[in-house]
Amino acid sequence: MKTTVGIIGAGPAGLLLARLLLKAGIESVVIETKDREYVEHRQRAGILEQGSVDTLRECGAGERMDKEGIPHDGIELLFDEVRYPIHFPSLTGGRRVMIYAQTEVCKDLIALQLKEGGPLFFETAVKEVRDAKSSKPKIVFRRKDATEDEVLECDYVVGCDGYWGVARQAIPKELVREYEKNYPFAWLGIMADVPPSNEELIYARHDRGFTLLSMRSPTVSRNYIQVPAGTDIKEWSDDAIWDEIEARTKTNDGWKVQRGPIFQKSVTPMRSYVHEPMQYGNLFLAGDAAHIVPPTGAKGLNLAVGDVVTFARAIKHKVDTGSDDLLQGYSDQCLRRVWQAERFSYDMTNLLHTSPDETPFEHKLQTAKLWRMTSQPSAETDLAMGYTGFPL
Ligand code: RFL
Ligand code: PHB
Repeated sequence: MKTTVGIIGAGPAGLLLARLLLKAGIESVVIETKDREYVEHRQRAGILEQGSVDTLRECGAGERMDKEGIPHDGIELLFDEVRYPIHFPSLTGGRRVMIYAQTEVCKDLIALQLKEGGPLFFETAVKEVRDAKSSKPKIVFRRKDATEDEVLECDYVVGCDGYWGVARQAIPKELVREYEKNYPFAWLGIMADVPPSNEELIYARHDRGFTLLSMRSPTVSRNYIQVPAGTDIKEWSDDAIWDEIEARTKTNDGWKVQRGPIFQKSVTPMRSYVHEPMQYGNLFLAGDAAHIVPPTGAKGLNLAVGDVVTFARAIKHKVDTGSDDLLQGYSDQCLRRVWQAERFSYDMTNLLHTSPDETPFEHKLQTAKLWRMTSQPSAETDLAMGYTGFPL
């Protein structure tokens, strides 16, 4: 079997890349280890930056997003029982964000791919990438219930296989630098059948820990609380979760979070990670396969979009002009944006979470930073620019 671009993984990175390549007239094959149902229901990101929204629209995948997505003009920061709005369009020259769940982005892209695009194999595990340095890199994979491996010969392979994927193992260890930070806390996330308690998302700093109030639709809330790393979800009853959210989001103006039945809950560890370089020969890495950010800045999915847009432009340039300048520069180009998102996500995380070994001095500094962020136009603008996204 042969193709131009072999794509490993049908998360948002792999699916969007397949769509962008289709639009550019470039053939691809997508190979995904999980089944369709699993990929379409994996609860993760909720916020799309302006650039991601524009990309989905431009490639013809924005129709349902424009009907069902919820545009947002800002967020609120809550600390010392007071809510402070940060209004994005006035601070950024008109940029906003959109609540449209990753599950929905994946559903839309899968439906389009199956209707209009090239092959997309579910329940097919990639075992390894071979000959990455050659002009014909190969993907070795095995379909469900098969007893033998098959090989897909490609001109280019893109590893969109997330943090636990196999693609980056094909890059020789001596060429790789990994940068990593693990945080001493995690996020316990819930989905609840109750309308969002507030029009905008609330990011709350409290001595008991961070809380985020988000949403999925006008009738479904998506909330998170900071918990110690290693927390077992079984330690938390639904009532205890709501009690904790209520305590951490108490305000002095009478506003209160609304409770409702919880229908899904899970704990996610917090990690920062960058793998350099993001390419080797004709193997390229995109999305979580190359970098992880803690979710506080809502950047993970948006970084994945940035990577695949960069790759699609580079290969189109090669097809149109014969020059592989842009392909050669892929890793450097992506990493500039990746490190800005790493910095932003790290700062947002430290600004809002309590740390077990935090000193009273550090606690005061955190409050000083929050005051600055809610009263100094330059600091507010910096937050708004970072949140709405770095240019693609
Ligand atoms: P994914 O989504 O992990 O997809 C990788 C795919 O590769 C498949 N795979 C393989 N397939 C074949 N063979 C193999 N050997 C394979 N190994 C793996 C996997 O099954 C999977 O389908 O990576 P991708 O596409 O790079 O997308 C990245 C995003 O999923 C991630 O960055 C975001 O979800 C992060 N994130 C958020 N990002 C945002 O931009 N905004 C947010 O508001 C936001 N909130 C979040 C988040 C992540 C969270 N969790 C659970 C980590 C909130 C949370 C709680
Ligand atoms: C979400 O709605 O899942 C969400 C929103 C904002 C974040 C992280 C997650 O920073």
